[in-house]
Amino acid sequence: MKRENTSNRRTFLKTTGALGVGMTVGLAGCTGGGNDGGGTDGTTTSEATTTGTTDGGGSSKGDAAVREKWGLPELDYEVEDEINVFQWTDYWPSGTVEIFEQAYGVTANVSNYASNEEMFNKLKAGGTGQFDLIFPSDYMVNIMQDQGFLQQLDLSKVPNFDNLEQRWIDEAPYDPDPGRWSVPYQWGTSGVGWNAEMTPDIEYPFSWDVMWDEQYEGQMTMLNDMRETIGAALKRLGYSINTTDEAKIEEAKQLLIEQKPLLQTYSSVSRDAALQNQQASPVHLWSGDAFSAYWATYEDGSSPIGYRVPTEGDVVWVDTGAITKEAANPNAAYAFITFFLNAKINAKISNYVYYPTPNKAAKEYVDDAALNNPAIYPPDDVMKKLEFIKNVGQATTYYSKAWTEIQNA
Ligand code: N2P
Repeated sequence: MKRENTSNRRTFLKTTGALGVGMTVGLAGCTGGGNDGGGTDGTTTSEATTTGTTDGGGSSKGDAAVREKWGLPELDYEVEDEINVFQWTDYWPSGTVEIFEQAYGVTANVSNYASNEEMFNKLKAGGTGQFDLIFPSDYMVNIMQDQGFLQQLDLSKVPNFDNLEQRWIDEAPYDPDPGRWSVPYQWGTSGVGWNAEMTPDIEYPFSWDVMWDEQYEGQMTMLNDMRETIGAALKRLGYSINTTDEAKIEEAKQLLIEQKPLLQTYSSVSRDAALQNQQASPVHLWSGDAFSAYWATYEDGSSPIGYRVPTEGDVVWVDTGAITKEAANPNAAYAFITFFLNAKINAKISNYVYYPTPNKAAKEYVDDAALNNPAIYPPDDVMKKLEFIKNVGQATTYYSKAWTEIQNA
């Protein structure tokens, strides 16, 4: 869990140039799930406050004062009493969901997952109606739309859709035409973090070789994530993260099988805590977790935590809100998307998770130092070395097979 209410946030952000991103920045039978603890244990349920009048449609439910406080729009459609949300572990500060519940008079049941494949497999096994709102990453939007798991969005129910930066509206190659199936939530990069107290000799620039270095045996972790982790091995080999060449995926598999005895574990959750508590270093992780650890250990102007994208490059991703095909509470899901697109809410989330926001209206409320930090918002030359994971169609079976063999090795 990340730390909140950071009194020295501005100082921290101004001095994190050193943390820089270095380069500094149809799922045919989708397996590769894996649940490393983030899947079900983060479930929270809380009661909504339902106040106000009930004399018609629109935002008649909920607390108008809460909506006003956050600048949340009135809705011109009736919202159901409940919503079932499936979200990544630790992806908003505590209290966020309660604001939604109060504002719109909806009870939110939230469950968590730790990888796209885990989320996909849960919906595949139990039906899409288990959840109304999910948060697939780019490539998973494409896969889920292809498999009929999503419903096309009616943007007339998302009055603040234009809060997004134009680039995230225009450039959504993963979101199948025609129409719109997903709404960007947060984006970020993947790379390697370390704690200098544990590994004082690690200095950027480094290649992916660092995660195969025998001197770190037993203290390294890789993401418990099929495409991310096979992707890292592909990058080390100089290949694209989206290769469909079975022989290259096989090579990456062999590399990961060689690496496995050196690892403590595969995990995608609590990586910030693992770094800051000196439980693991170096660590393959998502950028925001490294920043959370940096802050948590920040003292007297510095922190032992570093984060870089290795020289060969890695992943840039965008996570999105999407409504399931069989959602029982679609309007509540539209209300929730409207909620997270709200400038103050989105900034509150971004200032907690330390991921860049795709929301131009939110930027007014995001710490300036974060906005100007190339480690958080990678410049163009860094972006050029990063790839979005793509839906590789039938080749996904090569990844799934390789990932299963890695798990079993
Ligand atoms: C949530 C991190 C999700 C980022 N803690 C992976 N796309």
